[in-house]
Amino acid sequence: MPEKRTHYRTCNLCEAMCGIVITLDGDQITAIRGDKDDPFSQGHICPKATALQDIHADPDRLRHPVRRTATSWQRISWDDAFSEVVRQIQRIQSECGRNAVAVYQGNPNVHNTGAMLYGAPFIRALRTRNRFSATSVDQLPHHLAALTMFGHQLFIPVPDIDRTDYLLMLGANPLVSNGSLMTAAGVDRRLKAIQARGGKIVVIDPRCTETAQKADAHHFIRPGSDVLFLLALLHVIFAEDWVTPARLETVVKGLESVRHIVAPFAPAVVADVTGISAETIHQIAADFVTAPTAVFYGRMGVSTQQFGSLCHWLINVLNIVTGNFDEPGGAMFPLPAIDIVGLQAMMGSFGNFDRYRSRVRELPAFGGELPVAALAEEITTPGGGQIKLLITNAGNPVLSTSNGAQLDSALATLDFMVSIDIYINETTRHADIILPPTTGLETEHYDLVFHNFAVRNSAKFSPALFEPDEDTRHDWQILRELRDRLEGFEPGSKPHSADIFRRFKPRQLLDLGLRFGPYGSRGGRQRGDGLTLFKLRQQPHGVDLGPLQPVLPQRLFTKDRMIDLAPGLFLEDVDRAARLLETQHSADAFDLRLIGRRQLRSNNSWMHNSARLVKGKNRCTLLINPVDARARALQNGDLAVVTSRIGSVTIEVEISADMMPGVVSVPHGWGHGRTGSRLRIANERPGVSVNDLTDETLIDTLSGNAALNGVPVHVTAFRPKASSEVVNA
Ligand SMILES: Nc1nc2c(c(=O)[nH]1)N[C@H]1C(S)=C(S)[C@@H](COP(=O)(O)OP(=O)(O)OC[C@H]3O[C@@H](n4cnc5c(=O)[nH]c(N)nc54)[C@H](O)[C@@H]3O)O[C@H]1N2
Ligand SMILES: Nc1nc2c(c(=O)[nH]1)N[C@H]1C(S)=C(S)[C@@H](COP(=O)(O)OP(=O)(O)OC[C@H]3O[C@@H](n4cnc5c(=O)[nH]c(N)nc54)[C@H](O)[C@@H]3O)O[C@H]1N2
Ligand code: SF4
Ligand SMILES: [Mo]
Repeated sequence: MPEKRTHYRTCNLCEAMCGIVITLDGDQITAIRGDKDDPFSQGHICPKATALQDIHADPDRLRHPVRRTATSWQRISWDDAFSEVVRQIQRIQSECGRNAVAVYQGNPNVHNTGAMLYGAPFIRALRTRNRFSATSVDQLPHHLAALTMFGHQLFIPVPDIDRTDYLLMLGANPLVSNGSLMTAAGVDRRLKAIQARGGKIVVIDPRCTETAQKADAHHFIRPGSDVLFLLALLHVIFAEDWVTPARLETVVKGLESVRHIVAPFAPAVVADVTGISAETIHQIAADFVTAPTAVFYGRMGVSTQQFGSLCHWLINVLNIVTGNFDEPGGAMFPLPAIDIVGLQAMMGSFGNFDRYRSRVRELPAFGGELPVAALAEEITTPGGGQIKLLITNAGNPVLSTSNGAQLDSALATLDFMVSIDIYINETTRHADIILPPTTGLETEHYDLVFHNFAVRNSAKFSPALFEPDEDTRHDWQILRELRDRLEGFEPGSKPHSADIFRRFKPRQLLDLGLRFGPYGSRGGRQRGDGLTLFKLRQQPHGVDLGPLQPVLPQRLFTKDRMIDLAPGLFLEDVDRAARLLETQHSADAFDLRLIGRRQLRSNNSWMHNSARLVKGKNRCTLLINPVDARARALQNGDLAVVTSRIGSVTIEVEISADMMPGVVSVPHGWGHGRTGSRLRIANERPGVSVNDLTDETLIDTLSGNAALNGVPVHVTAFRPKASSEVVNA
């Protein structure tokens, strides 16, 4: 009789950190449910958790290294794979210099304990400046604001939604994304609780999103104009003398510079361009300052646009000058059990900006990484430092970075490409060798990253559920082996005692991190009694470590222990935003603005090979307002051609009054079905890639982050060519 058992863990697919209960009959999963006893998530899950079993069982998933042959793929041994990869890296670096090797790290890295621990030493061993990651198509502006204002790139405040009375959200859709840089499993429950205690939720978004529909108020905003809206709110707050940094009064500097810079941006000045009336702006400012507690929260929509850095700077300033910073109900800093930010700072690592630039377009590096908008040109532009070999690690930049089509072609020209990935997909099909790690249910997990951004402090360790197949490797083992070979360590040789990443396995490192962390037996408040990995493992549902606490000014990482409200680089960039007031929006041929959207059953580009997630009607559609549809004679279900400066896609039309007039939306992560990709289910429902429209030259010029939202496009009805034309073509 197969044995029935129950396994508890944390879902590591997105940032929410939901506790799940997996019941099994032998090795057969019988159910995946939310864990009601998980103190953080309290039973919440989304449909993706159930799909963890599909990834586990997916026959398309790679389980052994493969090498590309002229016509197909061939299984090779781990030893051959490692040898060949290292040989090629060394060959290319000796022939063309260190920077001829590049690396791109994708999103699942931050959801993977082993990759988080062993990724950095591996990347250092590559000794290249050509490091890229999904950060620059995502949250780079948050990091830049955190570094310049609070002294550490990872010291990012999160909204204390469990205690706030007024939540103002810009460019975030947590009811679908489940929260981002705001880890808040069960966000629907937490949002309802705000309203139940008499609080208010206001959403500013060019689409009346799933979240906006549940809010107390929603206002459309023209894509990319948030910076003006934020400047105008500050204008009102200064003009009305509502500035009250409260407890932080003596900790902030630069208040007068902010007063000066916002002076020209009265609500009436920005109303037309933003699409939000002067009265509404004034009212929002008044509501915000009069609410007992209030918090501004901005995410992807204001990060991946041309003024991303200014937006995140101004959002911080707004929270600070209204006394809603580092206070319950405002923007606060988590204190996780493994305190990555504190540990990095202890080692002298705070992040850095603009130490060097990309070769071709001279985009600034941040924290040792270049903006990925520059990757394709660095591959295709000849000269010293041209990229000849690329390693992708858990990334699918062909679908996830701007002008993906250009990158797709560029990858085909590389001398050599290596991917550490579980699938042969749109990106990895270009690889010469793929090193597939174990994944999901075969791995143990402690969330090193998202406790740093969680709305409540907690900790949990998830053991692996399944033994990995024979002769497979975890991400950390792949990364460690590559590093060892690159640095010339003999297999089995004794590591230097300070080299903890060679000496220790992930569990030992986690134990050290916990013991020396803020709640630990060695470093914490409860010395002796405090956390160790052993103690954490006795609590399969995880432990609650309480609500967020004020931590300033002690925890500030700036040299002078002050918060700079007016860093020079932001002040200088305000002129660029002011020029928005002069631009005539619809004067160009591209009369519409394109934004993205996330979908509950997608996870960026890589979960479309789960039949249970992709079933049902086509979701890769163009959302367009009825007025814009009528003007182009488009009906629901028609095909439309969307064209931007860099390309065009043909896509099914879905008319929706939820769209702001003048704005259209295409979800990201689709565009499968390309020759050579081996995703049987995804390829049957390919959709189109929005990043075949997004433009690599549209960036937040301050940080180099891609502007994926607000892309100028035009839309026409698709007119199939008459068959004679096709024949003649
Ligand atoms: N237009 C537009 N573009 C966007 C966005 C948008 O909103 N609009 N969003 C952006 C954002 S926020 C992000 S984070 C990026 C994501 O960008 P990427 O990280 O480049 O893309 P993903 O789709 O997450 O691809 C993840 C890859 O990791 C592999 N993988 C999955 N699990 C594992 C694992 O355990 N180990 C390893 N080694 N590999 C694994 C998958 O097979 C896949 O190839 O996309 C960005 N692109
Ligand atoms: N189901 C699901 N969950 C996910 C993911 C997924 O792919 N699927 N991806 C995960 C990842 S990697 C991330 S980073 C997070 C992202 O999490 P969120 O940031 O919450 O997610 P988005 O849906 O990208 O929200 C961006 C919002 O900005 C709006 N927007 C676009 N342009 C503008 C603008 O110019 N101004 C304003 N004010 N708003 C604008 C869009 O309409 C959209 O509602 O989600 C994570 N969770
Ligand atoms: S919301 Fe995120 S963490 Fe929670 S079950 Fe869904 S994918 Fe997993
Ligand atoms: Mo992301």
